[in-house]
Amino acid sequence: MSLDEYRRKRDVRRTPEPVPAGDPQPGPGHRFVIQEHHARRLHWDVRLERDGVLASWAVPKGLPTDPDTVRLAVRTEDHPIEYLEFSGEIPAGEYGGGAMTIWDAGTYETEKWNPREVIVRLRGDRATGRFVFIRTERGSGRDTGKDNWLLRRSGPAPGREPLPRDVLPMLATPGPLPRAGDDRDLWWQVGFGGRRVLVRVEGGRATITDEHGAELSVPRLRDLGPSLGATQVLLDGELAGPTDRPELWIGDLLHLDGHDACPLPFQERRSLLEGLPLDGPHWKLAPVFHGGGAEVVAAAAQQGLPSVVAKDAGSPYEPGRRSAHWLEVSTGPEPARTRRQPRHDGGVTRVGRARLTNPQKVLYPLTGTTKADVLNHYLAVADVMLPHLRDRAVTLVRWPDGVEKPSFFEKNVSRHAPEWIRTARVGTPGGRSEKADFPLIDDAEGLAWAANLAALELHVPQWRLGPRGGHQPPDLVVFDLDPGEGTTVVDCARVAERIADRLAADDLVAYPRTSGGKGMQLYLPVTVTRAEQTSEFAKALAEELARETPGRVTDVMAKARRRGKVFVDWSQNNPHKTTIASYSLRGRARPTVATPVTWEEVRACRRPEDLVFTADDLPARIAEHGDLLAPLFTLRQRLPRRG
Ligand SMILES: [Mn+2]
Repeated sequence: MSLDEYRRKRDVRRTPEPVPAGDPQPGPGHRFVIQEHHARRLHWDVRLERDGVLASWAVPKGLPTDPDTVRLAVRTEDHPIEYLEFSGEIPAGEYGGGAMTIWDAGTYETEKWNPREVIVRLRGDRATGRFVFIRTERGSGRDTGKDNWLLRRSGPAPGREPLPRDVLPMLATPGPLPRAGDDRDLWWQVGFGGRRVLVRVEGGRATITDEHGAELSVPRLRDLGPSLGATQVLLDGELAGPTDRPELWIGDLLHLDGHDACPLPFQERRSLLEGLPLDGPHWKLAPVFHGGGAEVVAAAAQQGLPSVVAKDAGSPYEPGRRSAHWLEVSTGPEPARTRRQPRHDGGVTRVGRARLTNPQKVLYPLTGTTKADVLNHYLAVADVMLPHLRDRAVTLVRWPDGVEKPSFFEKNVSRHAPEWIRTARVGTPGGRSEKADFPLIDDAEGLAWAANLAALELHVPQWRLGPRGGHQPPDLVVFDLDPGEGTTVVDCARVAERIADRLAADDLVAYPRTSGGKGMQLYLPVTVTRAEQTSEFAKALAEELARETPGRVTDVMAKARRRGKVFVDWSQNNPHKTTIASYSLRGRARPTVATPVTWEEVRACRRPEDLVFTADDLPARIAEHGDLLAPLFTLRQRLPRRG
């Protein structure tokens, strides 16, 4: 027994693994360890103490859990005894680079041990029972260079049921919204109008089948299997979004680690689901709401989602059946908007505690748009706009005498805001004072207050306030595409498409919006650990585009350098910068609006007018699309390291 090969494969200075200097001391051994190893490919390393070393096999799918399953096990070099207790991160680039954790450890008895066959009984916490390793005929493997063995267990694992195959999802019965009085115990789950699937995960590998049992290939979910490690699970979900960039919303559980979950009441299945690590870049638990069906249906309709499924809290999962325990309520045609009606008394218009003075004052002379019209715009878009403002410090841009007269930026509203306007004290480096009391606008009253100030434009940063006034890291990356002299939003649209292609290569999705001015923006919902990540990412991408087509794109702010080019302004990701809020008016000649658009509209844009929308266009667009930027609230993408 020798550790020569083990030492030869490792650089003592770079790996945290134990590399003992001395020779192994032969002796009886009865300990084992199984490590879960997230190397280039996830596998489990089974190591048995023998003759002073650990005889080792790499098992790509882990130990079999039933006697009918045979697993490949590749014999690897003997490891030192010290490895019984090793866990840690082997640096990328080193042999076996990746995270290694102890999956199980314990003792074992040897029943048989020869060069062709090893039979052991493992006694661990997770690994128990009799296991047989048999070297394959081609085991000496000169062709593959690999020492291949087959591994099976004799006898079922005690108390475990096999993970089922060939099952189909449970279906809901369509029906009307139950009356509020008919208060059955219901959990409401929003439907995204996608494709129902079952996801079977075993040995760190996921298999996805559709509602007819056909297997689907979904490259975006390739990391879902490894992320669950050895957990055996059968999930019910919905693949939503564009077919080439789907998101998986997981709504139910059929099996977990050797136990059939179908007979359990929904409530218990849901709490088991919530205990699993199922929050990935492209997969999440579907949100559910206990009770409040009418509100959930209304909110789903608002978001343009097709239906909501009500699951009876106590009901089992019935695979392949259309069951009365699940009720599918269509959000139907868009319900009549619940417009917040302003009240008029005397010469004053009121919305809650906000009052609008001089409602007939014309703020856009070219179109005759009055202050009352501005208020009506903000009330018409309130439902889709407010979520974009929530918990963000708002900068107001005010045109007290209309858009043909001067305007001013206002961050600090402490002097005049009524006490019912929430404010947040936020640093303003380079500003007149170190900090300012920014308004927070979270309801229609707040919007009406802003309208009364002739604050036509509301600007927000790419981050939200956290508890006790702290900053959260940014949750958005913004690419502001600004057409230089001699170019238009048509050129911006072409650059937007290039950015989208570039992002798609990294499995990232961005959402387009007009600026309401000359250009447009792309928003990328993200989750980051360092605040600078979003700026760095946007800057690197902007530089890349400018390098590739220096005649068309610039990443430099200087006006003179922008002639004939689109300026990809990455600097708005700076935490001290702001961008026009979605659905805000602009203080331009006409009441144009920063309007979310579809990628089809971006691709079809041939004339600048194709991507210009005014306040009059918005109600119909919202009725048709809901909030096209709603994914900014649910999708959390991780940024790759660039360069
Ligand atoms: Mn390994």
